[in-house]
Amino acid sequence: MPQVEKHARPAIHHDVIVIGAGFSGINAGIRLKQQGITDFAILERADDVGGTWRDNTYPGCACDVPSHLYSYSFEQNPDWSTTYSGSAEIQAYIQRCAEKYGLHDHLQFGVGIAAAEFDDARGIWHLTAEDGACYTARAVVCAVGGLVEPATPNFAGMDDFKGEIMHTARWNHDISLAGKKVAVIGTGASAIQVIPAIAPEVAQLSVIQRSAPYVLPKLDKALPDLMKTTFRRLPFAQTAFRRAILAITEGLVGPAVILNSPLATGMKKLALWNMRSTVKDAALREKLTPDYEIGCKRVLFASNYYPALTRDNVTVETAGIERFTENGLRLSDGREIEADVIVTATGFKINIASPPFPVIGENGVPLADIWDGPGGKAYKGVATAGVPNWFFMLGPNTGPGHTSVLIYTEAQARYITQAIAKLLDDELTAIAVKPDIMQRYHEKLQNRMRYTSWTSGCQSWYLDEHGENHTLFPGLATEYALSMRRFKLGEYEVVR
Ligand code: N01
Repeated sequence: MPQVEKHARPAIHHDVIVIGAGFSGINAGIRLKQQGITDFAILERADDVGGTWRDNTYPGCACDVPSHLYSYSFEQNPDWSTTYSGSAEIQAYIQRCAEKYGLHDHLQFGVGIAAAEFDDARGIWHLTAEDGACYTARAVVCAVGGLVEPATPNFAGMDDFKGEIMHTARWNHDISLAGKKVAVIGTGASAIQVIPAIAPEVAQLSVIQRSAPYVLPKLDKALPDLMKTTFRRLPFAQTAFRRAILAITEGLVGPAVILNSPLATGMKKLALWNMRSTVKDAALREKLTPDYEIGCKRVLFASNYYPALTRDNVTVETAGIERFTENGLRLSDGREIEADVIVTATGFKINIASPPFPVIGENGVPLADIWDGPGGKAYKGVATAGVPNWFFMLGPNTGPGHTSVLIYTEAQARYITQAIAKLLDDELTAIAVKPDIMQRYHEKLQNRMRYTSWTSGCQSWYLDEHGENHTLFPGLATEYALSMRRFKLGEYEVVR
């Protein structure tokens, strides 16, 4: 491995460095190999691949997108055990893919990147790891994930609480919940999975709800052996099945994010029917009725959530949290909720649009200044003007609200490897998207946001503090993937 001098310590050089070994980073590695680019490293700060599926192991953790779609199109798995697989099964799938595509020679674990800086003269990125190790690369693929760092609100009195506090994304399996009093704060996608999973074993479960979610039924079924055998023998049958799921999510769920569309109205009716058909107690129904438009926050899928809330040992609290106490929580209506364990299902610090470390682009200008605020801008979600040879996976405005995120990230991996191949093959020093191309793209997307329910007035992680959506793509996944088919050098400023 050649070494380049600039850092205090000699740097390890690769043509390409991929940061992160989750679904996106592994996909990028596979594509780089297929493109014939072999000198690359995938740097991962943890000790295994998998990203979100490595980190989230809370009881009930599963994907709410059907597994036949929530998997790589080029590596279909006929053996998914259920329609919506659990986190352990998805994690095993990612590990298998890394192994099968020979990525272990490229993976380096325990390397967390702390800073990145572009050297204009040489067209090289300098990356510094948390332990001071130095890396250089002609191109960087930033695949750090969007929902990684748990966000635990700083409630008053947290230090006074004598029990255990754990976030859903950092589940402590050493703590048994059997027979304990448990409070779960939050009613988002993670909470609605963990609540039904733990409700039968705990003595008392208090669900602390700030906003009621819309929850649609989840048709989760164990998949029959006949189906697995058929898919193994006839892969095209599995491809057809996958396409049918995509068509349903694109045709029925995708357009429902258009504010007040007939599909949105229909989906709202279905979600409310789902709740009312299960919950007979009028007071509880009122608590569980959302007070915002459907789709404004993520629509959730679960068939066991409402039944869990009707259990005798479960209560739904809608008063706000005033503070943590020695023995639990004090609510804003003055009541005390006793708890041995408090689960914070309070979501993540969003870095969908910004890496969790400083990135200095050309002429020494930080990415944060280029973006001029918290919201990210990137052409097609992958390339930012003034940040040459740097490509985002799952960058700004590339998250889906309705289908598998892998449709987006696969398209990105293809596009990015084309760009990197051009950079390396033509021996270019730097390529950075033209500022006007990026700006026009960004304005077009933001204009389309006005017609979505995401900006219809609720608080959600989709929006930044200015109410702008820099996380989701306001269109269909197929539209996005088609737009990513070909990298066009003419859209980029080139330094030769
Ligand atoms: O987090 P969230 P999540 N006091 O931010 C509440 C993905 N995911 O971990 O709605 C009281 O959605 C907050 O209340 P409110 C998926 O993309 C996917 O559940 O802001 N409550 C909300 O109820 C998802 O969208 C799967 O009023 C507070 C909850 O905490 C994303 O991860 C499974 C509070 C946070 O919900 C995040 O989901 C799981 C406070 N101070 C997750 N602060 C799949 O199946 C926050 N809350 C693919």
